Amino acid sequence: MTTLMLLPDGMRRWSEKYGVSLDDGYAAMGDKLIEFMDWAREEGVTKLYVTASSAANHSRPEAAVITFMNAFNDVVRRIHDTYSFDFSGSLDLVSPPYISELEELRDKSAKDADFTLHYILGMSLQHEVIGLFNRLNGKIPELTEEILAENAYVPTQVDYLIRTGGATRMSSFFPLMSPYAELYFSPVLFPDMTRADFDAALQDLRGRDRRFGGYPA
Ligand code: GPP
Ligand code: MG
Repeated sequence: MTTLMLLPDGMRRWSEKYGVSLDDGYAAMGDKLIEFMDWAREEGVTKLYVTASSAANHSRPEAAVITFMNAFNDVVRRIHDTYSFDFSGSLDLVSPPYISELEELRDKSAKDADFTLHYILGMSLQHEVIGLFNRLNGKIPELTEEILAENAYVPTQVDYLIRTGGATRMSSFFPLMSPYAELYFSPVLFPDMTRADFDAALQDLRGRDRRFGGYPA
């Protein structure tokens, strides 16, 4: 039972590298994501969080936002019969028709499947914390870890996190409730990712000495 979080980065550069449109680059991301889910399931992953966007990504030119949202929604259209699907995030930043479709697909997704795909949209720790405070202010006597977990964009513990595309930063993608997530940064542009790249990432992540803040066992 492993929970994995994927930051699929590098589609604009991939489109330039192969001389194709951004739409085609994101379509390649969609195909790769579906392949990636098979790899993850084979390796015992039961929940895959995918950062579909950061809050800042929603300030890109409208055409670019439409491109990535269409591609992410399309993946869910293709898999909801087979896997359970869920999503969370700064939903106020996302155009309502995308949210309505994702809600519909979530509700009819294969709830009893042994694998869940969960999108985080508009990720941003600042946006997440501000939204949480504004929603709960005056309604609870005090904030507890349980309430924090119930309201967090990524509600369960992430074991491993993989970011492709070469950047060795978290941008605004850090899962609030997973301080001990193991991070892996891959130089490959996401649509170019191979099974061998994935296996290398998992082998590295599984070899880590995880202490959760304690002394070694
Ligand atoms: C970014 O690719 C991908 C998304 C919008 C998905 C979520 C964002 C992450 C960074 C995980 P891109 O358009 O930024 O391509 P490039 O990195 O080549 O500019
Ligand atoms: Mg990028």
